[in-house]
Amino acid sequence: MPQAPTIQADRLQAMANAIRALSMDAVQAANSGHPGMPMGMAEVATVLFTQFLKYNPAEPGWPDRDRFVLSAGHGSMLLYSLLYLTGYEDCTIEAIRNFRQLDAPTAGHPEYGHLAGIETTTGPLGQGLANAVGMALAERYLRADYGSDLVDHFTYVIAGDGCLMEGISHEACSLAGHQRLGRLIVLFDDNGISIDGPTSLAVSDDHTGRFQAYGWHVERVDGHDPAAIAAAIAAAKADARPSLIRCETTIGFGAPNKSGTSGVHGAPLGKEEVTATRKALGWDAEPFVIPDEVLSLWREAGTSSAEEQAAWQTQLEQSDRKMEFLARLDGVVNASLDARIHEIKTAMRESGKGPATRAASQEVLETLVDVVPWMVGGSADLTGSNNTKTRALAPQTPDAPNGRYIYYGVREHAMAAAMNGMALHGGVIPYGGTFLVFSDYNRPAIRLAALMGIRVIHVLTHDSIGLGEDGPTHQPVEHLAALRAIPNLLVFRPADAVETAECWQLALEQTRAPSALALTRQNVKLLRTEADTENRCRTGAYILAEAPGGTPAVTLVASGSEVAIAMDAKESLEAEGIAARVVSMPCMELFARLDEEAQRAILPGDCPVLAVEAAIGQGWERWTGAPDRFIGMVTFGASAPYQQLYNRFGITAEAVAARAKALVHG
Ligand SMILES: Cc1ncc(C[n+]2csc(CCOP(=O)(O)OP(=O)(O)O)c2C)c(N)n1
Ligand SMILES: [Mg+2]
Repeated sequence: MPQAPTIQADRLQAMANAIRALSMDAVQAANSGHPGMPMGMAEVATVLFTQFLKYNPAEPGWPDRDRFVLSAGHGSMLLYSLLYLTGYEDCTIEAIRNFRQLDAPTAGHPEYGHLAGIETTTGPLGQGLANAVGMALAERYLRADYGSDLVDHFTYVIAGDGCLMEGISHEACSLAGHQRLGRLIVLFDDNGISIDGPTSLAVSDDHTGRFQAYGWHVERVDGHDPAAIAAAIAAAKADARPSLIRCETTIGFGAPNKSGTSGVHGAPLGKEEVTATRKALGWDAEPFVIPDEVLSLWREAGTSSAEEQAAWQTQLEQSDRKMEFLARLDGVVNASLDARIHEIKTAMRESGKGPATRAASQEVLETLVDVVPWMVGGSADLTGSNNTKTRALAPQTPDAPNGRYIYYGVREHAMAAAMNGMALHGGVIPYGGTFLVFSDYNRPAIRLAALMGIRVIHVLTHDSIGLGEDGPTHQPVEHLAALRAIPNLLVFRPADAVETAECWQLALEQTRAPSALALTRQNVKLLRTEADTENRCRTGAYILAEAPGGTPAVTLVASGSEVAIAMDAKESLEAEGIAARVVSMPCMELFARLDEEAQRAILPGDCPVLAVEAAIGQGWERWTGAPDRFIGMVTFGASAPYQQLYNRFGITAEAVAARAKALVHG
């Protein structure tokens, strides 16, 4: 590790003031935004980016860069200022001038993919902090595999009072302490202010005691004293535990009348206060102008890791695992996936068994973790129920960091956000399990995965009243609809073992979208008994059983465990001379991507379509044309053996056949 350069105090002050000026001017120009946090944390950020952070604006994607996460995403101008000042090409002064404007990459809150230096999308407080836990897990895991010649970096976070108040921070930081993630360093903007006023209105946590109890190393410094900040970061790096550095700051530092108040949190300072701040800071430059001598100091700082990067590149060239390492970071899945899925399907068909789809999922995973040796699984304390752990996967622990299975504990939210962090870090495809009903607990992180367009796979078992005796607290009814409402999330609900294999393949192939697999607790019949060479789930829906003569009088469409009910209904309808087609629809989102003609070939426009799903009907009207062409749930479930529940709630082949008959006879 090269010696960190020290910068003269007056120079460092000018560099910090450059962040303050850009932040207050951009917020003023946009007439919206949050100047307080960037102004308060300017020294901390300057020390980090000039003396510690390993990064190269000329090579933003350098795999061994330190990760920097702005968990307090409202302070986005802090990040944008740093990116511009250190010389990230895509973060131009124009982009800063256009802060928060349409099509500018400088969105209200940092958005992954908009600028090269944005490691994750933040804004919903606490998420970034939990992402960082996942990044630190991924770093440690990859280091254990490839060695510190190729993987050897830290994850830094700036988090505020809001991040630490959020429940997710408790889950994530407890997990980080348990996992002894010594490369995770959190710089806490300990300013005692949030939107409503002083934090004492709402919180009286002993932050130090709290984090120490998690097994963290905690330091407390004056966040405007560069030497103290540097000493604390150096100590944090040297400590084997995750570190929290409480940086005591004044929000809006430099604004003579507004600093230290919640008024500076999320509103422009106003013209007069901007002028007064310039005067107080001795900053004479015009808005958006950084004096050459200050900009060149920053640009120089931006090159400080270039040599280290070049040395790393040499190490990579010398590594006999170079190609594999790069392919893995690019997210390329082994080309044999298709063939292996085909083998699994054949074996499942030949077995003739009808396992629960959660059990089928485990069978598939037994092979997948071999095909994709960088899948890292886990569960929020439901491993045996979610069937997420295969025989080959060993637990990931501080002593065995190369383990591929994470016991997340009962921490669904942190699990989902940490999985996002792993996917963002790269080199890992994370999947994790809980019950579908508890997807409410990890939903905010699932939404962000969808917004960012990252590959994270959620295994959500016990997917309906079909779970039976645990009752309505555990029986999802609205969750499929709620998940389907999230743009860019693929919700898969396979009908049998073969479809489960196909859906897993499709989820793995999505490099720019997260997936949720809704799986049954109860056994389901094997329906895909005919040999085939293609992945029939790829179109989202397909004709599982055609009507006699190819011209249906009615089409029954269903997902998951209800496809078997539709098949039984088809049989009884045909006994009465009514030709019925059964369409299995494991993924509405993929079906919605087909053009209308292709959709019509599966769900014809000239006969009634009746949908069946043991959940609320919201969303199905798009495919049936009318809300009442649906057999499913309208209330919460109940506690009983599942067959009784299907009878009680009228989700039976008889009910489907009767409704279909009524539709046909008008
Ligand atoms: C989950 C979530 N809840 C609420 C908000 C709205 N919000 C944005 S910033 C903020 C206050 C945060 O306080 P702090 O982290 O102390 O930031 P500071 O005022 O010190 O900049 C709130 C409530 C949010 N962004 N995310
Ligand atoms: Mg605060």
